Amino acid sequence: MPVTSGVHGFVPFPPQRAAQYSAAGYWSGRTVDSLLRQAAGTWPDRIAVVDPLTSHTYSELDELADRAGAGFARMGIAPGERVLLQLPNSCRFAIALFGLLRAGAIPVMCLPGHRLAELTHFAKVSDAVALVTVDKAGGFDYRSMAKQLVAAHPRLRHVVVDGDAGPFTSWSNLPEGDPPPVVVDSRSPALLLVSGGTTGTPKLIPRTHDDYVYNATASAELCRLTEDDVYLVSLPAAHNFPLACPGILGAISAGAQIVFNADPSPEAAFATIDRHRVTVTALVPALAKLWAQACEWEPVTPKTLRLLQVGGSKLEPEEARQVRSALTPGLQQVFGMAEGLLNFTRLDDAVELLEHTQGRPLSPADELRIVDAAGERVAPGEEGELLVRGPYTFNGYFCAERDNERCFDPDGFYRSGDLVRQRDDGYLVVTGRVKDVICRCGETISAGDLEEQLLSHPAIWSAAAVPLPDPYLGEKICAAVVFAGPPMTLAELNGYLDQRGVATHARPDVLVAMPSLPTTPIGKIDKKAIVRQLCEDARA
Ligand code: OOB
Repeated sequence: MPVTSGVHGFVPFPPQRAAQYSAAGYWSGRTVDSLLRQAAGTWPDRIAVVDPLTSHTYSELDELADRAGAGFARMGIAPGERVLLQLPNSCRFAIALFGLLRAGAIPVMCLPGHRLAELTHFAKVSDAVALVTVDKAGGFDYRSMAKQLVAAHPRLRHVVVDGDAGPFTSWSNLPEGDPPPVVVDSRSPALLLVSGGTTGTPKLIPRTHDDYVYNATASAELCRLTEDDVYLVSLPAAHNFPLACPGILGAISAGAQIVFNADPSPEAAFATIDRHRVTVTALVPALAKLWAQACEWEPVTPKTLRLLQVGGSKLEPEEARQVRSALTPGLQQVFGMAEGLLNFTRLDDAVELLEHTQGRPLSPADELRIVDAAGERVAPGEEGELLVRGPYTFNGYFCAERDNERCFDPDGFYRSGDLVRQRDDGYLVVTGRVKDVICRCGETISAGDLEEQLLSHPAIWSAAAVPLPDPYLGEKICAAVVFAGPPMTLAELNGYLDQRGVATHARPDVLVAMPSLPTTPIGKIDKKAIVRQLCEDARA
């Protein structure tokens, strides 16, 4: 495996493509932390970050990042070393992120919802030497998890805690001093993102300074962010979407104000939007739907949003319509992945595009291939797996040689596992996941297709089609459903699907009504957890 810039386990861009991206101006040679330095120079006195407890101007944030960077370096964190970063949405998150970057460390962007199993895996794979975390948040004590993590991974030399540190180093006791001089190659990894897949343990995705700066600044330009915008961080800040699409980094590149909100409930979020006159935010479909519905009962509803980005999983056309009418006509669908490629609907797009597509690629240099199971290109407009390479799509998971052989084609295209159709106008419609199928009695049923049918029923609020083991059928089709009102019976549901022309063998064998569907730390429906829960219930 090719290794450059001294970071073992990192697969760099092939030199020829790297040279092209630099020559064409996609890569600017800037580092991620230079975005903050530049903003502090241009807008020193403008408010950069706000949370319920505090706020900082751009020059203050820049100085706090320098101080944190000096502290991390003096603690003994060396350039190129990996550090797990797990903080709730707060100004501290931004300070810690930029502090680590200024020390030349490579933050591993953990979400607050990750627990011991995931953190241990991230620590091992990244060979992390430190953890930056919080004392308690959302009713969870992160210090006791840190204790178990240190026991499982003794290479973790330092634990820095924001708040009451217990046995660990308190953030307020970070050593003081001048920031160290650190020279960073812009083609080296800036940070490691966590993959968002709902199958298997998450993998680590190195994003280089060049590619991530482009990711954030090109997204900011597409969304026309300016210093008059106020960006609300509603999703966990360490996720690629609120971090850099355009998110926090894009907002910084434009001198916009960033408001951190740790509570995405409509009540709390609507009050924050009102108070800070928030203009832009990003949500997953489940939250967007909840916010739209909450407009019916919340006394304060969003009035200032000019752009509401929704992505992370499929937003159905009817849901898009509801979101636009309740929250803002400025809906933007975003189909992205931590691995790189981003697709956006554009600000001036026709309503049909906003409601029925997941956008088109961000960059003219994004190269897409849509292929069938044999790896051959499908005919235009046909469904196939999306493969991609480009100026901000990664070239290999961190320290995962075996996965990488499987996940890339011989030309260096990443196999996304997403099924899409590309329309004549270049816009993508996401239709499902390659492996998200139910194999029932020799037939392969697409879970995505069935879910689309289920969600078309007004009594169904959310739905997942999952396989359950069956001695006769191999797998049977289970519809896990949250009803909007009184539940339907399986017979009623199947009568409805029959009317819509769904084949007998593709209709649910089992219907399970649930109060809510389990989700991943970012809020996507977690099918593995549904199957686990149903199998446990069956055994009990
Ligand atoms: C975003 O990133 P990840 O890494 O958490 O998840 C990526 C996967 C995609 O491969 C796709 O399967 C799914 O999430 N996805 C969508 C979608 N956006 C993401 N599926 C259907 N419709 C969409 N709009 O989820 C992410 C990263 C950056 C921006 C937005 C989302």
